Amino acid sequence: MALIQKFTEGHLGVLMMSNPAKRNCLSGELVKELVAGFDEFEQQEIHTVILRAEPGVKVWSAGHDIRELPESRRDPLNYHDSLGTLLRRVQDFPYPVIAMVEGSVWGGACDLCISCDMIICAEGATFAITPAKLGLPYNASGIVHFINVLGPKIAKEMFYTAQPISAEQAFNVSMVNHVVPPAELESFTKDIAASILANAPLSVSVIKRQFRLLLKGTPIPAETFEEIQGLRRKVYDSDDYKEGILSFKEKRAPVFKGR
Ligand code: YXS
Repeated sequence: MALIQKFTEGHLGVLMMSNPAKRNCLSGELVKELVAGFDEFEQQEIHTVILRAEPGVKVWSAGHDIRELPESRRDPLNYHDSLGTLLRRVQDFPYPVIAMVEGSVWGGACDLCISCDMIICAEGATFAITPAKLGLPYNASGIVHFINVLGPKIAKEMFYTAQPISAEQAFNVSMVNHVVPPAELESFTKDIAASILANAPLSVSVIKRQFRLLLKGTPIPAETFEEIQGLRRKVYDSDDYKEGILSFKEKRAPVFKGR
């Protein structure tokens, strides 16, 4: 059963996540279908993509599929992980990708939204980045995404509290481009897409590539990178990491011990 639906209207492509039973969690299968959709759109000369969930969802995406995270002692967010693969595909797609959001967005799906070129959300949408809630270490490129989009202060608060922020708060910190009434979300987003499609595709595409290259963050010394990897290993080797994953599967609150 397909976990996403694909639509095209001229040079506009739409990728719709359609796995509400699992709250559109970014499982390896769903990510594979999304990446294949982007590959197809690139062949079909699609010059703007809207990434959305089914109309009226309460949860846009619940983030990484927790059941696919390693039980322990392995990096849960390594370079070739499905989440990282998807985020790079979105950022390297040669034309703008607009996240059209309603409902709540969790964890890696929040990184997916900010990795898109724009976010247009309905009133009532919320965004939460939740590694701390699950005892997980986030990865360096993901933290750079949040620093670039939100600035360190708000990004730190979101990571430390793991609490959702409202659409209005997200708009106030320029995380989202527009907040609109739910009934207008689709038409508003398509109007924005139409204004992009009216411009010179080569110019838009090269400008997107320039943003991608310039936003990669300042290069860090190899030793700093190794220190980050060592710190992250302390987390994913910890008992708290195991407890975070297990508590989700057992549908109970985690009891963290700080080790
Ligand atoms: O029990 P069944 O089989 O019906 O399945 C349930 C949930 O287990 C499943 N589900 C998920 N499965 C895998 N990974 C997920 N992230 C996930 N989220 C949900 O979907 C079925 C319905 O879930 P349920 O009953 O909880 O729905 P709800 O409407 O009461 O609550 C919706 C949520 C999203 C508030 C709730 O499902 C939830 O809190 N999900 C986890 C959100 C989260 O913490 N995501 C972060 C995942 S880890 C990640 O993205 C990064 C690695 S990080 O952590 O670093 O940001």
